[in-house]
Amino acid sequence: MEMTLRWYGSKFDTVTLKQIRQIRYVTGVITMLYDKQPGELWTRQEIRALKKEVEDAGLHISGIESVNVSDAIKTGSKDRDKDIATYIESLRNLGEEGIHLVCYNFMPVFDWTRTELARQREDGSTVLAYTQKAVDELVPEKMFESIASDMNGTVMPGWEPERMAKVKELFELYKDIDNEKLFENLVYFLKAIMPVCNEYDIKMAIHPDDPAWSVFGLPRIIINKENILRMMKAVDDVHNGVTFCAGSYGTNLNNDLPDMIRSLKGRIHFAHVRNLKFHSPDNFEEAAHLSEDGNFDMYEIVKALHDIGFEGPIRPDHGRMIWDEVAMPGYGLYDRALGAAYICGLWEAIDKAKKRGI
Ligand code: DNO
Repeated sequence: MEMTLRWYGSKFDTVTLKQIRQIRYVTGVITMLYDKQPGELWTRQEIRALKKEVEDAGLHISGIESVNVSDAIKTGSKDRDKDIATYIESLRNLGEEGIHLVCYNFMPVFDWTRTELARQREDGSTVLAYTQKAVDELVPEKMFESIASDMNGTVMPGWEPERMAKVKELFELYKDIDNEKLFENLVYFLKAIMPVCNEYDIKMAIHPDDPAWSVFGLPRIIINKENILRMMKAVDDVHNGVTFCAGSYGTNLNNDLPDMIRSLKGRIHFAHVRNLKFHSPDNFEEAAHLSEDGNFDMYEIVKALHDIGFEGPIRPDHGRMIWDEVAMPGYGLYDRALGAAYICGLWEAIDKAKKRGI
């Protein structure tokens, strides 16, 4: 595996490449052209400039998170083929620049969803949290307003104000889309992009829906082992793979994370590793990465990745806000750096124990 950190670019991130470089455990960044709208072309020039900036700082780009998929593609509406053609062109440009991993999602309307961005924990740190009750009490149009004030002046991925201004229209677009239709549209998209992925060896890594169930009655498909295996089978190509996000699949306590990892051997191209603390099955908060701070056994998760011979990038995922840091919720420097160190420690111990036959 390679330890990486997500970085949103110097225009948007409070964390600098210099700081990332000094974490030491991290050698690559997962980044993107953050101001690109879904459906917009990523040009070679822009990709090259981003690459140069990262390399000048002594790091390299380990993958893109995300080249976002437009709502026309997700709903299969009239601009779908035009947007797919643009997506293919963007992939070609990334491939030409030597980038071989692309994370994306197929979530309707809202990307990942949390109902609190700064829930205070006992130790004074703050974390992202979710309660189903809070979602049930809100109309979707108010969802953005309710969290916007907690964004610390940053723009959160998937929660861009321009997009949220159109929430009503977006819901309208999805009104006839159920899980089956969404799945068909995903397969259509994947079949169309596989040739360019094969040509440039670009591994597509779908990010799960977070939380892993329907919110506001919208369809959600990338939520459990059965559905991902169905997707892998529908387009049986190694370039059709997944981002194994422990914190997203883990929102559903019925998902057995180490078992899911083992069943996806060869198709996990990217891993997000983090822990959650549950107060009840639909009330959880994002804990420190440490196993005993949450509900997941992080050793078992990292061990499952090691056991399947995972060689791709891992990133510590959302961190807590600690030491008075002011940053994009979940994406500060300090707690993610602690997460990186912890995961590397687990990896080294697992690796050495195996080599020594322990
Ligand atoms: C949240 C992220 C997601 C993820 C996208 C991938 O923190 O994990 O926004 O990047 O869903 O397309």
